[in-house]
Amino acid sequence: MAFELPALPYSVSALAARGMCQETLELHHGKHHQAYVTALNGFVEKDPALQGETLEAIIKLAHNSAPMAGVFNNAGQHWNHIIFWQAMSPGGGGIPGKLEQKLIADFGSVQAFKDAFKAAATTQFGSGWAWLVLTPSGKLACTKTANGSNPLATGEGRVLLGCDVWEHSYYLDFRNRRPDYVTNWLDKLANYEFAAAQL
Ligand code: MN3
Repeated sequence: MAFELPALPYSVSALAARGMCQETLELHHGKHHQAYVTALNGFVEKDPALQGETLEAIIKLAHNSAPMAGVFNNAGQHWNHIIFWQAMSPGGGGIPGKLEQKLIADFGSVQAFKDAFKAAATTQFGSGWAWLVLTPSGKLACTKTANGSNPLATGEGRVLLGCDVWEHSYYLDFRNRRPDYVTNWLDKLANYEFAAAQL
């Protein structure tokens, strides 16, 4: 069965008041994410080894394989965006107690977590992603990946939050100001209920 673009968990205008306008969401979800799904399905159609495999299995199979770079990029971006839509909410920014305690235990404070996440997001040179992960050792950590890669592929841990730092995520709303986009994302858009549910 072909992979499909999931519906957004909110309307395309739902995040506008919180710093992500309708046009950004329409283009990002309807054009960019759709293009990754379409390209991935094209690769699967041509390669029997990929047919019937889960998205996660395809990502692991294609990781670090030069001939499968196109498969990896598009499968990774499909997975990353599925996380990204869930990692935002029109009521975002509020941190549930259980997650707050874990952030304080592992980073020292909520602000220290935000600083670490922002550092990962702003030092990712070029396109990529910033992540909050639960590492195999049981500690929370902030990491970054380039282009379509992700912690599932790199084995860095279970993803709690993922923030897209490709320019298409923020250029309409924040122009070239990626640090402002990330600060706003953490304070007003991030769905910490979703993050807490992954713990
Ligand atoms: Mn994107």
